[in-house]
Order: sequence, then structure tokens, then C-alpha cells
Amino acid sequence: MSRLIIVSNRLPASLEASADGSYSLRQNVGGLATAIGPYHKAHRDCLWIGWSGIDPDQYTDEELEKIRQAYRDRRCIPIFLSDEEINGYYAGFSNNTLWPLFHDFSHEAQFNPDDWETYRKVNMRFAQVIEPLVLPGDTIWVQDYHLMLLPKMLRERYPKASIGWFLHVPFPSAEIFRSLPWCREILEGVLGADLVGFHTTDFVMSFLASIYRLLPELTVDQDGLVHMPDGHRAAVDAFPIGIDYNLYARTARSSLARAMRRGIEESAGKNTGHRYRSSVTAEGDAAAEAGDRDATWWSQHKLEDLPELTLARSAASSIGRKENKVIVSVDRLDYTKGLPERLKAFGRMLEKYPEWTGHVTYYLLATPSREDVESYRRLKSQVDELVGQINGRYSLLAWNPIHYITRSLSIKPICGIYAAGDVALVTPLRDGMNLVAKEYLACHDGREGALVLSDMCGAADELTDAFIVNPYDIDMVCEALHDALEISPDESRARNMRMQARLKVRTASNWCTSFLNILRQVTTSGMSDKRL
Ligand code: ADQ
Repeated sequence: MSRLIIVSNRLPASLEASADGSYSLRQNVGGLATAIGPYHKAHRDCLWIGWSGIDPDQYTDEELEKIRQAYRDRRCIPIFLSDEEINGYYAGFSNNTLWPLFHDFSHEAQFNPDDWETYRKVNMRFAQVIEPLVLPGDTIWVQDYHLMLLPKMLRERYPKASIGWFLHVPFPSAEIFRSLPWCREILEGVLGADLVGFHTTDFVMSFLASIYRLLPELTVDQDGLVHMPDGHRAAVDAFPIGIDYNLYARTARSSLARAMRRGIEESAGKNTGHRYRSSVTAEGDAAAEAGDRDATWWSQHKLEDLPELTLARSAASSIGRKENKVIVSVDRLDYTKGLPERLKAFGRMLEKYPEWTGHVTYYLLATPSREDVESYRRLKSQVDELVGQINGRYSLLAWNPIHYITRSLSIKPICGIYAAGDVALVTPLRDGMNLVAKEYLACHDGREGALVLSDMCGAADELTDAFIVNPYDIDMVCEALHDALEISPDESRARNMRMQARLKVRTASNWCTSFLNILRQVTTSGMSDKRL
């Protein structure tokens, strides 16, 4: 029976130290951990190798051994990297070169030969750690853009091993990819695998186009098999990743998620009419009671005189709206996620459709990431500023259009946010798949909830019943958002049922098995060819 060795940049669990000096592990959230984690857990002979995320210089040898043991107990093998290695391999080449380039942000990409050299060395280090662990017949599955040289390094050590590689982010067009000074080495590195996987057929086509252009000595046959001059061949195909649908549907019904949903709905004034009006009254009463110097102002003005209230109320009644609405989005703060464009579209909607004033609240969860990188700090300031501008311009006395949260939340409150959203606004400028769109639909299992989805992510190929938009087109997003808020519950449920039916079948676990089954088939047929 062949074992599976998963290799990724980060392990699926992070270290937590207890006061008594022992170490335990906490499951990481994120696409990769949730997609492959259950397979790893369920198969006792499956190992996971990756960077531990800790600086070994901060620990004694004895402590490092305890840490290794804590990981071994979970069938994980930690790799320890120094600060210098992390700077060059992870922050440098992975995040400052490959990430922007692969997401069509070439202007953000830095081409630093020292970072490339460290990336190469760290990929080699992974190969060295894996080497003593591999047994004949093992399958090795390498993940993502951090480890693009590893398949070839492993192939050189194990010519007969079964090796897969999967890219979780987009593969760019050949025109963009060839601007990378080390593009050939990267392609050759990946092609050491027997099976190369992407989320969509578009990414497969871009990858094959780069091979035609940059490695003309290779041939690609009708079945998408790439033939190397040394006789090795690699299959290339699309495997759109799914989610654990039942986990999200179930978690959305948990008591914590339900409480979170109720809290959001209440604060957005849902099912309670125009809540801001009673808050304004309460605010005035409280000021009067406290002998506030503004109390006279309050007593002299009838609430009906407030122009903003009149505007909101008359506009709302003119279209007969009874219910307030909630828009949600959940992101890591990254320039690929299109947050400034999305905020501008929301601001445009409040301007163009003033009847929404006081009646729609946007819950924006955007957790900062990579804060040591200048472009990410700039983005954070830009988002802060836009949120401030929109809230400053449109807020009423007791209603803010945007509820902005920058904390990191765990799965239950996130499911509560998803479940509270009448509309989810998911508009990345570029994304390999985008799991948030799928998680939102699972949290609306069997009920209404409209999805506004960017056509620049892999998920748009599958979720065709969503309101599909070009995320750069502010007017288009504004109109789609308005339409999504206005959709009838029946139509929304009907659209969702079609998308949910697909998501229930194409789960994370099915993605995992389908990749591994094809890898097995490719390797088996390759071996029989070699025997011939
Ligand atoms: P990511 O870039 O991590 O994944 P995505 O697919 O959206 O992007 O997954 C994000 C995950 O993190 C989701 O499970 C979501 O619930 C969670 N998350 C997002 N924001 C969060 C926040 N603020 N706090 C807590 N959790 C948050 C990469 C690629 C994607 C691809 C996945 C899987 O970039 O395109 O879909 O891998 O292949």
C-alpha cells in the first residue's frame, strides 16, 4: 500500500506553548489546511512536511526536540528556517516575486537574485529533509508556488517515485510569466512531477503556452502530456478545489454562529424597522438627562426635521421596502482581493440609490496580512481611508454604512457573518479559486442569499448563477450589488440550490481523491511504458 507524503510551505498546525513547558498544536485555518487536513487525519500512514513557522534560534536543543515530538505525534515533520532564509525564500521570492507576478500585478514584483538563490536553497533543504523519509512506492504531493523547484529535485533523487504538484494561485499568461528571469528553471522544476494540477483550464492553457514559448525542445501531445527529452513525461490538468460543504453548513447552524448572525441582524436594524430612529431618540434623551449643552438643541428640533431621516424614510417608503439588508465580505487584506475597488462600488451605490441610506450595512472583515511589506501597509491605509470617507459622508446619527473589522476570527464567527449576509460581495482582482464564495453558499444551505462574484477568480467558472462582475468596473459592481439586494427570495433560493448542489458533490475531499487517483493512473501507465 503506497503512503502519501504531503509537502507544503506551512504545516497544517501551529505551535502553542503552555505554561508548564509543554507544547501543543493548534489547527491552522485556510484553504490548504481545510482541503487536505481531513485526508491527512484519516490516513494513518500519511505524513505532512512543511515549515514550522518558528525561529529555531529562540529555542534550546531540548525544546526543539519537544517541538519535533509534538509535531511527530500529529504525523507532521517540521522544517526549521532561519530569519535570513525566511526573508529570501518566503517574504522575498514567494511573496514579493511570484505572488504579484502570478496575480497579474507585475508592477509589484521584485526580481532579486539573492532571493532567488535563497528560494533555490530552501527548496533543496525541503528535498534533503524528505529524502530519508521516502520508501519505495510512496506518493509525494507538493503544494503551491513556494515549492516549484522541488518536484525536479525529488525526481533526480527518486526517478520512479510518484510525484504530484498543485498550484493554488493562478498561473499567469506566458507574456507575464516570461518576464521572470528564472522562468525556465521554474518550469523545469515543476515538470519533474508526474501530474501538474491547476484550478482551471485557463491556467492549464497558460502553463502549456509558457512551455511552447520557453521550452521548445519539449513536446505536448493531444492528451496534454508533456514529453521531456530524457523520456519523463508530465500530465497537466485542471482540478477545481472544493470545500467541506457540510462543515460550513453545520457550523452556520451552531449556537455561536447563530448568536453572531442575530447580533449582526439586530445592529443592522433587520426585522426591527428603522432602528436608527429610536437610537437617535435615545441619544437625545440621554444627552438631555445628562444636562448636555446640546440638550437644548435636541429639545428644539423635532426628529422629523432631520433632513437625513426624512430623506431615508421617504426614499425607502417610495419603493415599499420593509426590511434592512446586510452585505458581507471576508478577506485577508491583500491587493489581489480588490478591496478599494469594492468599497468604491459600495460608495457609488449609496450615492446612486439614496433609498439605501440607513437600510443597508456592509460588514467588512479584512484582516491585515504581510504587514512588514510596504505595499500591504499602503493598501491598509487606503482601505482605512475609504471606509472613513464613506462612513463620514453617508452615516446618520445612529447608522454607519460600513462596519469594519480587522481582527482575525475563527470559523464559527466567520460562519455567523456569512449567514447574516443577504449579499456577499466577493470581488478579487485575481484569485486561483476563492473559497470564501463557496463557504458563503454553504452557510446559506437551502436558503436565500445572493452572491456578487468577480469573473477574475476560478470560482466564477463553477458558480455561474452568481451575479458575475468585472471587479475593475465600479459601475458594473454597483449595479450588480443593487440587483443582488433587490433579488426575490424565491429567485435567490433557486439560484443557490443549483450552485449548492454542485458544491455538495465537488467537495475538498473529492478534490483530494480525484487528484491522487489521476496521479496514480498517470504513474502506473508511465511505469508500464518504461517497462516496455
Ligand atoms: P487564499 O489566498 O488563502 O488561498 P481563499 O481561497 O479565499 O484564499 O481562502 C481563504 C480562507 O481563509 C477561507 O477558508 C476563509 O474562510 C479564510 N479567511 C479569509 N479571510 C479571513 C479572515 N479575515 N479571518 C479568518 N479567516 C479568513 C489560496 C488561493 C485561493 C485558493 C485557495 C485554495 O489564493 O485562490 O482558493 O488557496 O486553493
